[in-house]
Amino acid sequence: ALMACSLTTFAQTNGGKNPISKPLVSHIYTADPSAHVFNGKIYIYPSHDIDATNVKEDDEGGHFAMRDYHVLSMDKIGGPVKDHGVALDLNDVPWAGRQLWAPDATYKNGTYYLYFPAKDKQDIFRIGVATSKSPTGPFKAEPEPIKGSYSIDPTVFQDTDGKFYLYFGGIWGGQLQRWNNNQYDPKGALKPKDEVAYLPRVARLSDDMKSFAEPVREVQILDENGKPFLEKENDKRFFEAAWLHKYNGKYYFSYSTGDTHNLCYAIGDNPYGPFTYKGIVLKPVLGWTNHHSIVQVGKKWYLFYHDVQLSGKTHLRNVKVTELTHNPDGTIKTIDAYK
Ligand code: FUB
Repeated sequence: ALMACSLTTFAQTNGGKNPISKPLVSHIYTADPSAHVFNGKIYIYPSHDIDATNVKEDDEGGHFAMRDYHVLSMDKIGGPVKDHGVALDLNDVPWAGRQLWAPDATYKNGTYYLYFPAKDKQDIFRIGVATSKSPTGPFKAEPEPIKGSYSIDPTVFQDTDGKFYLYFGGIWGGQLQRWNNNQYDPKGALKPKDEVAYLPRVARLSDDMKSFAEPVREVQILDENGKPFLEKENDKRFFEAAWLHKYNGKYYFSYSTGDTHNLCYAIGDNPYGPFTYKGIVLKPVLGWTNHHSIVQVGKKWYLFYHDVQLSGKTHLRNVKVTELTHNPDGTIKTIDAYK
């Protein structure tokens, strides 16, 4: 239904009086915005959507056929947004075959690290890392993907003790269902409705930031009774788009529920979880996918997200930003992007 919702209808339902966030840029299509503040400036690491007309829409997300990354920056929320051009090109990633999906970035000891998923030459999603001395690139990719990595949507979190953790995973087109105990199973299928849902993954990064310091483990997301979600609870279970932020000493794991289009969050006491489900951060947006980041800029917190306001097409998205509020009890105020 969401995909069919035309922009005309959308404008009408808002009566023309809504303060809809404007796309941050409109000269290119961008999605999956991972935002960070480096040296007091805001940098956004989005996917760069393109209209790959030779690729048909399919159930595996083949129409998300992205070939490079651009980094965006701005001095302040609401200020002009700069596109720094191509930061990494698929042709310069020795191991990758196609589909540069949602990336993230971090900084350590004078180097910026870009983490990104791509299908390798066997069409299996892996996670790569590329480095640069500048937050805007150009980034140089490592010759191989991160050993032991798989699936999509990497996000890197630096804890206050200086340790870095990589979260990742996405079911369906993201292939997480093909990985059982970190072993590849080409027959791995989506879970039946009454089984416990697939879980996202986490591993601490080694000092060199280019490898896992430990075996990859599952991130437990539990309901308020301490039970894991079943696949049929698909308005709450993990699908893709992991993000981790820390607020008042608590760890907030947020993610997309994919086929039900919510961005949800769960709270834990440490980077590994378990995380207890708390609610919805962002209600469904225009377009099938919902993917975000949550960042503190100065004293305020912001949600970077995307929708398809500019194109009306699910694979041609535009990134946006809106303020996010933590309530006094630590919960997050649910955002409806169109109200
Ligand atoms: O941008 C391609 C994919 O769509 C991302 O990796 C997913 O999270 C979804 O937003």
